[in-house]
Amino acid sequence: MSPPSPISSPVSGGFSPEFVWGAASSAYQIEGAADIDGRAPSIWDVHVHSKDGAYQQHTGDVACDHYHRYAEDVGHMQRLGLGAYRFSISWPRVLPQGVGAVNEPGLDFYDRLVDALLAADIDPYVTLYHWDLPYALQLRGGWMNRQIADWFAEYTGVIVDRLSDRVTNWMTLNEPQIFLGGGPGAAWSVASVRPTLKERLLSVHHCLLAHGDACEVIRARAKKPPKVGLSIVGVNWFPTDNDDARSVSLARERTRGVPNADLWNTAWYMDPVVHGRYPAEGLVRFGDDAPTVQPGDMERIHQKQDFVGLNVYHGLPGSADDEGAWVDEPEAQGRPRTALDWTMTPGSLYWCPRYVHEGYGTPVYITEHGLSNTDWVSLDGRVRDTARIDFTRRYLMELRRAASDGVDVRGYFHWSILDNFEWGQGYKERFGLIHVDYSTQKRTPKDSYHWYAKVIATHGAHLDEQDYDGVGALAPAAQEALP
Ligand code: PNW
Repeated sequence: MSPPSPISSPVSGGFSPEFVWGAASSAYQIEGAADIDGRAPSIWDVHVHSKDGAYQQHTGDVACDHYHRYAEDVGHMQRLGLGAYRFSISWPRVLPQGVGAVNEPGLDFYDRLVDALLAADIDPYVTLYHWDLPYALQLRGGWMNRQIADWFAEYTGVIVDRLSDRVTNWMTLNEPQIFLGGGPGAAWSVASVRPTLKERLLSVHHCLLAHGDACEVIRARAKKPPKVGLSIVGVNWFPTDNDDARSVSLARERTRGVPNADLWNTAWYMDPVVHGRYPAEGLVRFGDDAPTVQPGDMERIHQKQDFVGLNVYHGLPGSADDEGAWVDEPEAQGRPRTALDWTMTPGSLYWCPRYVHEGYGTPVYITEHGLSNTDWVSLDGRVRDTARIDFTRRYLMELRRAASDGVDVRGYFHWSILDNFEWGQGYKERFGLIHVDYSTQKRTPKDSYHWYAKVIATHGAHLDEQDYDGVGALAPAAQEALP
């Protein structure tokens, strides 16, 4: 296996001195205030109020009421010691019709949020699109309409003009694999559309145009030098045995390729953006379903990327068989599982950033990682989420190993800062470092919050301590690592 070319010079033991410790959220999942101050519905508002909506007809109408409680929430982030906070902007809060008239009170909210973050010494990382398309634009075809690139560019310009004197880190889109792919998070299911594969691939093409044009708008209009990228699902396969060279290279091929005739991969998105062409393997696999690329399209899509954001929750371990075919590792009886039945596969946080960094050469941020757990407030007032501590610890150790091996990983954003509206699952799933009681909106930092505070304060050294409640004193070795 060839070692990755070290671009940064990581300190011995892992994370570079500038490594960013963060947490993440998205607008529709936490803000609430759905029809306050001029906000218009997104496709998700319409979906959750339909009969096929989310679990038990839950909605994001109120969610964590972050729109009104953002100051309290930023206070929790500051005490946690976050260096950065990734959040998204609600397009229909700012441009109710998607284009045209700007809703100033909506824009003012993000102004206040950014100011509060900066006052708390927290760097804002802004995602422009995290699934909540203005419904008005869905009625005009949404992602199926090629004009969406222009709509998105207009929206991007409004945000950049207003926030780029203070915001420097920009992600255009969150996880096109999901919002244009299948599954409950897809724009399609919420818009009651059942597109063919060909139509999905055309929509992906439009979203790549939107991304490219938005990169240009940000670079042309930002008042401070911007860093621009997007967040994708870090779809990954990785070797069960780290030292089995054949499996290492076969997993790399799958993670970097288009192994199936669906949207669940990285290359179909990142190859056009970074290399200016769709991957040959995908063109063969999709055949006539691949989109027609019009003259000039690839020039618009192919833009310098300052980083790539990877959202990694799990991966598929396996190995190469004697014929060189990939075999998924059989599921162990009683395997560790999260509440969403996702597998605990810490190796994905080593191999996914490594394969992606080797393939594209761009710095990597882990823009989401975390787990849903069945947390509740104990009678003594604490939330004992030992499983979240152990899960995160195991994954972060693997990420640190990647950094030690020369992968240029610049930061980690835990999903999520708060329990929140988990799309089709409603409030059934809890991903937060902070527990939210939805009947009172009371916030309770979980044990994992206290543990993560120590990881942040020690720049990762606390990962080596056996601290499973997060509330004890810092162990001596971790104490020494404090700034
Ligand atoms: C992300 N997977 O979606 C979304 O960006 C968040 O809004 C969401 O709350 C969070 O994950 C937790 O679900 C994903 O199966 C959903 O690999 C599924 C996967 C990855 C990301």
